[in-house]
Amino acid sequence: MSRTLFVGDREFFPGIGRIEYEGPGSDNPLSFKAYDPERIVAGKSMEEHLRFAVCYWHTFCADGADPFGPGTRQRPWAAGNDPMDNARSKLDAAFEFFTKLNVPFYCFHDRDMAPEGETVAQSESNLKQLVTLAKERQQASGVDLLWGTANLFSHPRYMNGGATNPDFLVVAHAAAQVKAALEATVELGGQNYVFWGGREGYSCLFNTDTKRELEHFARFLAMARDYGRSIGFEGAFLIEPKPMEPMYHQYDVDAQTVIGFLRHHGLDRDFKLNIEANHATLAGHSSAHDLQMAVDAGMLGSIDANRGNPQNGWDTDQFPMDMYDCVQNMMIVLAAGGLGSGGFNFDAKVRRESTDAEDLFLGHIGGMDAYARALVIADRIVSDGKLEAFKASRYTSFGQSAGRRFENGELSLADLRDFAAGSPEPVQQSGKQERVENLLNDYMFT
Ligand code: XLS
Ligand code: NI
Ligand code: NI
Repeated sequence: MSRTLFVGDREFFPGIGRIEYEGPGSDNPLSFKAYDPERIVAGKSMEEHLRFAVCYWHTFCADGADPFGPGTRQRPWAAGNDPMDNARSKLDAAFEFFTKLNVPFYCFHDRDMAPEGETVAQSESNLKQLVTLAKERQQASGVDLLWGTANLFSHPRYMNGGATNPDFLVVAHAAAQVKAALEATVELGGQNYVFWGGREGYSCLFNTDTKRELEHFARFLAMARDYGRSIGFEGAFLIEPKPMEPMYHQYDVDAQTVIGFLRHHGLDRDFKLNIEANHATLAGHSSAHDLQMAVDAGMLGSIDANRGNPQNGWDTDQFPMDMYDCVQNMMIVLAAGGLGSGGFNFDAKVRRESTDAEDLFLGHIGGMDAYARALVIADRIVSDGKLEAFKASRYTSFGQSAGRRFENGELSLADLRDFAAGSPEPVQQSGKQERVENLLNDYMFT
């Protein structure tokens, strides 16, 4: 099917056509070297495995501004005087970008798509107008919504939090935004709805009742779930853990913290996790660790694909290029049977010094090729089964007699004592980390 690449007579990325798979031999930087959407790997096409999404905020709202200087990029869709006109131009630019890049999905915050109004009602109306247009663009382009979310962290009213704000009126404003963002997500057929607790946390324990704030948070999430289900949202609610930045302490620290919180409050049937690589590293983990914890709990929902900078502790949101990380992440996703209704959302931005419009494409092309290569390598590893077999071999003692009875809950602490007392000293078993790491390199480079 041939699609028009942009709407009307305004082309925002002139000189760039549809990005095609040209293979590893191509020297065209605006082509895919590895991502071939139709290529079948482990029984599914690359497009179905990877379910790539572009994020609205970094790609169409950010202009390169940082705390030390203003934006460095000209964004033609933001050049007008009327915020609603700009929002409509931005939507057209976004759909032109999605179509040219050939991604199946996108993600957005309410305020990325439509500007905040003077009142709650006006903000709702602004969003509704843009959602109507977005629905038309989705139908014309075939691009779908992976997830929607509400920005409960930019407006100054949220400086002390959204759902966990000590002021009930601010909590009510947060609820108004989530209600409208859920309606927008349902209207656009969004497959998931995300909560990232940007300012759900605190900076000083002397002025914060953490127990009360966390109870408010759980109540708020339950209300959002109930409202979402009542208007026909059937997708997954996702929490995106992050330990800090902007708040000093954020409540959704990492995967295991969020899993415990959701289970404690009985939210684990409707909520899963959206794991962002750079957030896991901020928490002192690897992205593979947080993904594995989510998979083990049966709660992996989706992935924000990016990477941090190993030399500092910020959320630098760089495009994923580190092949060791990508391969490990893909091994976990493949072994878990895929992402279901989740996807790989590029929560990533080009550097402040990358000022050409083309750089937005190059960043995404690099990330898509990195994960396509990782998929092929991970499939080799997972289907070969050597690593998995070695892992399983370390636990064989639990498959037999007393070990099995222990796993079945049939033994007491005293039984274990007697087993130890009646057996010889354990034979030393090497963990063979060097052997398994060497094996990974063999798979990656041969
Ligand atoms: C910020 C988060 C944010 C969420 C969506 O660090 O990654 O972009 O993904 O609110
Ligand atoms: Ni982030
Ligand atoms: Ni994110």
